[in-house]
Amino acid sequence: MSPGEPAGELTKQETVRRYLKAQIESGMSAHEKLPTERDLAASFGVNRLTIRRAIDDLERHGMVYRVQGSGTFVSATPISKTLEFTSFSEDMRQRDMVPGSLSVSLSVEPAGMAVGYALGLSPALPVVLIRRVRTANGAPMCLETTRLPAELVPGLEDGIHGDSLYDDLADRFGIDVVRADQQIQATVLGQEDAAELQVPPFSPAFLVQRTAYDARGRAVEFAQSLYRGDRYSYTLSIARTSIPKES
Ligand code: 16G
Repeated sequence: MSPGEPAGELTKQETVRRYLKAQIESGMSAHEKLPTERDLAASFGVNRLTIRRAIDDLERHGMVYRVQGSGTFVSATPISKTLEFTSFSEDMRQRDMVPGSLSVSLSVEPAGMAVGYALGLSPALPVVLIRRVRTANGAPMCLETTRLPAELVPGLEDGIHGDSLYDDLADRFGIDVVRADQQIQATVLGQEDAAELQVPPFSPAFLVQRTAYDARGRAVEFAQSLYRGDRYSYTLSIARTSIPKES
């Protein structure tokens, strides 16, 4: 769902996109042909432009490819599946660093409008708020502010068992976080955040916002992570989805 859109009311394009994505992930084979835009438009009772835009989005994410005059086909290796979804702890271990947390604060507060929207919760419902300075080899790397629906994680406000939130969610609450929508933005650190990350004010940082979902499709976490720009980098493995035409 895109920001500004009311939760629970999907646009037609988003409905089609989710339907096709689910079809692809739940059993279509590589190179299998998708129904035609005309047939999809008829089944969903929408115009072809809506279908085309939904497919454009899947193409951008590497899930399908188009062959002019033939149709749209499922990609051999959907990129969205090969992009790795990791927790901070896993991410650091992959970089041969030891993950940890320097300071932690936990509380319970009403979700409010923005977080309620992201988690599909009424703004008045409580969320558990966790703020952690995450470390790599003992040095601050990231400032993490995470909110989870309180009703899904009773007792979490008393503390995370161990260093990894995701391990604790799985072990204590049976919540397996499997997927996330994520946005990465460049920013600079305000004074307080900079002090916690032990860098001068206005140092550059990455702000990563994540809405994470469990296997049942429930939004279970809304997190904002501020990574020190001097210590962190993003690496993506990407594949070309359409070959440029010869001129
Ligand atoms: C990552 C996630 C964060 C999650 C944390 C859990 C991003 C941008 N954020 O930092 O949402 O809460 O991992 O890590 O990737 P943990 O299991 O080590 O506590």
